[in-house]
Amino acid sequence: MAEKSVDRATQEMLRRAKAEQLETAWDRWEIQQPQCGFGQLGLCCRICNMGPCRIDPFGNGPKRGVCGADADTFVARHLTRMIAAGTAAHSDHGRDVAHTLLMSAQGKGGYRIKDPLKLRKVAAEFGIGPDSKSDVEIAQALAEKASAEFGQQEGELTFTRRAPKARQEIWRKLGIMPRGIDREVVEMMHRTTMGVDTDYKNILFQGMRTALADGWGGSMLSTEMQDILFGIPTPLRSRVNLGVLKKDEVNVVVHGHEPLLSEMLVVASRDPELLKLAEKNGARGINIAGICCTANEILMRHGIPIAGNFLQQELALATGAVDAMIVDVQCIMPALASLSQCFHTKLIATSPKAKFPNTDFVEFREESALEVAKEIIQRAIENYPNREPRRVQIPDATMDLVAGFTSESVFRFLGGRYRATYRPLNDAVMDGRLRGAVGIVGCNNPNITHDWGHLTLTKELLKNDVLVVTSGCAAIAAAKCGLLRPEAAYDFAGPGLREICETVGIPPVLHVGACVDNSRILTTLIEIVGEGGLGDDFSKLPVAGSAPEWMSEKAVAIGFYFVASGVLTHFGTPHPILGSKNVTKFLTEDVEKLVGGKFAFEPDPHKAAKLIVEHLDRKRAELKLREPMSATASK
Ligand code: SF4
Ligand code: MSK
Repeated sequence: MAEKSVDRATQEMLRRAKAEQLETAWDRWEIQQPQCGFGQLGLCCRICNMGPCRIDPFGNGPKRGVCGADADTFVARHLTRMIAAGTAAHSDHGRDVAHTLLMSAQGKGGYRIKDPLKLRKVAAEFGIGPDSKSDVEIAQALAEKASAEFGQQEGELTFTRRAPKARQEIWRKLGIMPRGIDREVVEMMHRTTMGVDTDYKNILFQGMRTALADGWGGSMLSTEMQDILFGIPTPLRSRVNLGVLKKDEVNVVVHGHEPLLSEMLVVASRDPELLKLAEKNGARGINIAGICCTANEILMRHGIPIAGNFLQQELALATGAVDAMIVDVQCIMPALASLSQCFHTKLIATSPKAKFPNTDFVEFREESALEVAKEIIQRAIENYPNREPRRVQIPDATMDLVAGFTSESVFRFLGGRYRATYRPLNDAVMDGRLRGAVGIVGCNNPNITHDWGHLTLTKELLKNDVLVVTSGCAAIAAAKCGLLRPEAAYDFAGPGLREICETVGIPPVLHVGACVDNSRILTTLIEIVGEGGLGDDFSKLPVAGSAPEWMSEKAVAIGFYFVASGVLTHFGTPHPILGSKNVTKFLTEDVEKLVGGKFAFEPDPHKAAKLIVEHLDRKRAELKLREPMSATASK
């Protein structure tokens, strides 16, 4: 039987799940085969009650829905609704962070401003001054202005002004400059409801505007305000994989996306009273570990270990060692509710937006965050004695990692501790030691061997002197295989990249955070263009993006904001668009002439690496840069 994952800990837990008849996402995926061909091609519409309608892509079946919509309209509407949902998810996260910033300014909830310098810098972008105001006054004003960006009706989102002038002009010319975050999502939903927008290009343009409202709005606001509240991450060491769970400690696994509660859970886990209670209940301590993007958030700021990525969420429960899994929003499999009942594990939902039947619910409120966190930790401790030691199986698998790079920190290291500048990075690209840079991001999906897509693509690119930045579940995959250690450069990097990593002491793959932190990749690109020598817009740079194992609507939104920002973006499996030749051609070819970026769909990560490297070389040639060192070496 072919392995479902390249990760040893995952393989071990899948064997256990099989032996004990514990159902996982892989089992359910197999039961779903063959999946609906109409759905895969985007040729199913159930937008109104005259449907559901389908279009026959091959035979003599229907070519239009009851209303007359054709394949182009079907596909464009469905895809852009995915963008709207992904944007809504990231942006609702940002809204909650803005609310928390407001709470902190009002002295509620136990949150404090950790980075007043960044507060002032971001506030200035929103026209908030003068410097004589107190931090609290500035935080209050910024929280209000940031919240207003969601409901803004006209104008342009503030952070779009960070983009190069040439890029802003493209957005204005095409009419895709985002006006307000919620406004773009609402308009997307309106335009794609029955009997409104029929022109597939017009629909896709609004899709791009909505995605830009995510990348340059909701996601960027989330990242920036989280940095203000919790501090800008700095590189730190930690460990990853299911082996970080402890046999003799209370294991609290946090899963989801928003760091607001998990930050407080970290504080609560160090509370002397609760530590005493844990001891009284027979545990040697309280061990917090993360899954998915919440994991990335608290890893970056506190060095809290990561238990696993998206497809490992069920396997963490299957260890029998998790006393409580705390979930908030996004990427939480509904299956956790029934699986947790096979063990002593308490699944505790915390968001009124995401409840699970027959599951504990402790409502998280920013106003009383620390009390809520303490209550949750107490429930986990009290559940520890219910653990059945004979059913505990924790794989002996962990890996070291270095995480927590940001546009503020990492590339400045290239200039040395006392010379904070992007110049050495740009110079390395210009002189060919670096062929380019690629962001590898996104999820896992049982439709591809777990972690294999991420790791194969990453290793191929490293070999070609391509610096890789990574986020989300892709980052966790890289971490588990040791690619986030500086020494990985010796084993995997080409000569130019290896030289840089050795000199500066950084890993060849840089962990930049959670899904919303893909906005850090945008801010890094801004710095590179600003430093000069590599063109006046993102589309000129030898860079690309990739989501080799994507599954979420959020990934579609992210892909679109990168493409609309001028970046070639590869997806492992295609979007559900192949039922429309026009939409497919537009997104994979024609759109490049308009925005400078386009999509590439390629399931084979070896072929994907080849097409990405060819793209980087094309960009290098357009900039008339020297032949890259790795290309010369392979001749
Ligand atoms: Fe069918 Fe048109 Fe209704 Fe879609 S909107 S379900 S294609 S009738
Ligand atoms: S958690 S969106 S599975 S990366 Fe952000 Fe992972 Fe994808 Fe969720």
